[in-house]
Amino acid sequence: MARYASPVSAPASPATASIRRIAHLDMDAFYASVELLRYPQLQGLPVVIGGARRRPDDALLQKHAGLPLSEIPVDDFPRLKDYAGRGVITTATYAARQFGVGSAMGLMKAAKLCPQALLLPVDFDEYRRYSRRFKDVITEIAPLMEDRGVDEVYIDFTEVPGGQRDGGRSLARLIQKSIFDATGLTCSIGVAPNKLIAKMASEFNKPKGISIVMPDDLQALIWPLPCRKINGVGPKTDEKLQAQGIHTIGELAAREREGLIGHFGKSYGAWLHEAAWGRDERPVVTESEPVSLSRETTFERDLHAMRDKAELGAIFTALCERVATDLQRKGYVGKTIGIKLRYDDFRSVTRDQTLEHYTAEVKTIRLAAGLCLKRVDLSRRLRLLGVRVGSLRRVNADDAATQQTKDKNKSESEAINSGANTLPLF
Ligand code: DCP
Ligand code: MG
Repeated sequence: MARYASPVSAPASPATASIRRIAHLDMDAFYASVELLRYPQLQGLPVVIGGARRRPDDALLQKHAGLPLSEIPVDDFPRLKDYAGRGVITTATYAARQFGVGSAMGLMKAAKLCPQALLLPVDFDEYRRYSRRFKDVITEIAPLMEDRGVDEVYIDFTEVPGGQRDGGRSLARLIQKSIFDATGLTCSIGVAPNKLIAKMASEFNKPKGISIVMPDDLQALIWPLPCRKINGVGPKTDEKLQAQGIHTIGELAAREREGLIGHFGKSYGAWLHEAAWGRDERPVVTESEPVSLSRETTFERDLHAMRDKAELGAIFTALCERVATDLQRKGYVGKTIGIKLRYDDFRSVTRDQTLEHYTAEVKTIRLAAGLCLKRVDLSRRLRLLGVRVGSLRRVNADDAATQQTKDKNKSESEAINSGANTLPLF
């Protein structure tokens, strides 16, 4: 679990031999796919989301109150043909898209194309919940993620272990699978040298697609596309480009930079030229930095500090290890070590201690957390135990090197274990 501070831009990657690999991930038919999780009986059918907001007194839910949502008969869902009003489609399942319906289309117009499509109301709270969930999965694997809205993100693969393998395909596959395992949702990922191309690539093989674009693929994969595919070329610019006989990105690339500046102004004209040549240096900007990282666990049965000393001690050490691993993987060190306990009567207490130096080491975290434990009442049974490291800062390049050496040092990790065992409590 991570707590976040105010927006801040991530530092540029340290200078290494790694090739820049940036991914763009976009969820497949996002709102519709979330709806299908609660109504799996609609899987494979044409479904559109729009019109009204979901309400608990919705006629469908009222009629089937008490029945699990997954057992509501398909025939009872509202059909597009029965809709009257001015609502628009937010999104449609891929089965519905085959009929030519899609985002932003009026529902009554869509009803002419696909009258049998099922119509579901929108439930933004639910989409936001799933949005948070899939993004949490990503940052667990690849911490440098830029949030671009409810269903899309950029991810910097460059320094992630395995991020360069097969141009990023292995890591993209891992992320797809992890998101699916955690949420039941699918997504498509494009991996490219920069954000601009990654954004185009994520659309290449939708749904459930992975597309890899290497620097040499510009001519073959990007230049044949219409200019409108460049994120930043809107309908008006496209119209102007078309008027000059520029239809594809390749045709745009063939134009003189000065000519484009003449037509589109100094900054936008120059940007169009850069974009057509696939150049984009924008960093992946993490929207927020965590101020603390924590791990906690609720026990299967309430445990007592004395009677269940060995079990609690092992759990406590494991929590410290997991927080330390989180810190190291995400590239943070912290200064404030804290614990959280919940007693069998549901009262919670926290204690923390601020160290003189920043750390991401298990041994130090375990020692400080152990001292915090001495300051709480341990006569009652416990149902939850948590360990938190706060006052975080990013590890700089030098620290990172030291940290990695330490992580690789086996005798160090053995010392950590034996150190943990000699602690006074648990
Ligand atoms: N959305 C919306 N109105 C639009 C476009 C989109 O309300 N005009 C919402 C519904 C989508 C979500 O935003 O589910 C994400 O938009 P996308 O463009 O990524 O569309 P989808 O995820 O639905 O489909 P795709 O698989 O093409 O990404
Ligand atoms: Mg999407």
